[in-house]
Amino acid sequence: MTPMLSDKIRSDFPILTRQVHGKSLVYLDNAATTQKPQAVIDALVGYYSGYNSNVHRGVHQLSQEATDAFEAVRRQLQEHLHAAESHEIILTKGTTDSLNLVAHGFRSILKPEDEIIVTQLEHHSNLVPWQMLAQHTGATLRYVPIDGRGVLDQTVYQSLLSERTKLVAFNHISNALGTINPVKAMTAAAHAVGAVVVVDGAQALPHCSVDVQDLDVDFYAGSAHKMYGPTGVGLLYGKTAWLETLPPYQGGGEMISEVAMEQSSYAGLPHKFEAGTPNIAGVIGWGAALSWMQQVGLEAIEAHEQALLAYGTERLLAIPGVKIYGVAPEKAAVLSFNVAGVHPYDVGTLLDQMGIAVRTGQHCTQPIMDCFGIPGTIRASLAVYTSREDLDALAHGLEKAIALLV
Ligand code: 7TS
Repeated sequence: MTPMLSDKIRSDFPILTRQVHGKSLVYLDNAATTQKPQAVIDALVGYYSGYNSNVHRGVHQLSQEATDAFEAVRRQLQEHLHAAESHEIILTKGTTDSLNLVAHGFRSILKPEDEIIVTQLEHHSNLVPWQMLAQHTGATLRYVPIDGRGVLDQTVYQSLLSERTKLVAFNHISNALGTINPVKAMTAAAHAVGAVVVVDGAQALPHCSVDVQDLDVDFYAGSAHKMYGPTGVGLLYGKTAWLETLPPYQGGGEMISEVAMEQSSYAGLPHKFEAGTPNIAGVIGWGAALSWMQQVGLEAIEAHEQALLAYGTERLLAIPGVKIYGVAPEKAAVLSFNVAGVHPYDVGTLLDQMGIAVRTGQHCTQPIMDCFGIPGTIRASLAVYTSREDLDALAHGLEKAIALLV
């Protein structure tokens, strides 16, 4: 068989050689978080052992080195997302934090007669903040349903859009089903009625290239830890005009310009939204992850994962009783499935005993599970280091689990 991309890059990930319950690890929980290449681990150690210092504050050498490294990652992210300006990249704790920042900002903008559109396909992080915003402002929340394939109903979406729609929030790629949404078309439709568009890109940034200017989205959120980088760091891209309009999210050091006892004036972008000491090591580690991804190549990553998605789908469907949820024509490398007559949790527990890490349950997407009338699914989510052997192990493991449970 011709060598695959995963054969070349697996050795970059030290964790992939470990054993779990005496078996070689088969890691298929990449939508939850990806593993980290040595380059990222080295960047974290390099920062803490070589130039650990706070950013944007000291005149001393270490602080300048840390600030330079930190700000270089902002520019790397700007290039990665094709943003017009580096100040349009706000460094946050992660996707959840980024979405809450936007939702909080709109508290002072939305009125009771306004409407917010979300979808049934959202991770709770891109649903609950909008519910809270609706409660706070009195605005009405409307939602776009999915069909049996896990595809958003575009007819309903079009019919919900009106001059009352002030904000539309949806994901680029669904974490539970892998559905890839038509971001550009949905954004254009929202803009046609004057609504602002917020996209949850947590599951897209690891798998494909994203051009925020081409998509024309107003806000785009992501997490480093799902793209081979450290936990606790993420980004919010926002168009300059919107970032200037929104009030600060948190008050504190670094986000101010002048402070008197009664009131303060705020710093310019991006610092207005970056109160307190950031996760400096995490941001620097993210830079190493971005460089690693660029070196592997985003197109190569996408092609590899699509080939494995096709292979894994075929392997799973050959097993009697397996049903795959999420069969959108445009789909990322997520295999969400159930086995007839068996609870997903029981399958997950048996797979774990075989060293196979999958996620079972609702995947923080309860409305999707409710739509299908199921308690949850077993989810195998792939990454660039996923190999055919991993999917063979999953298929064999599943057959063994079914023999024990059915
Ligand atoms: N949005 C999507 C689409 C996600 O998949 C996740 C995390 C988040 C938002 C939240 O990201 P965070 O980094 O702020 O936590 N998704 C998953 C998952 O599928 N399994 O565990 C976490």
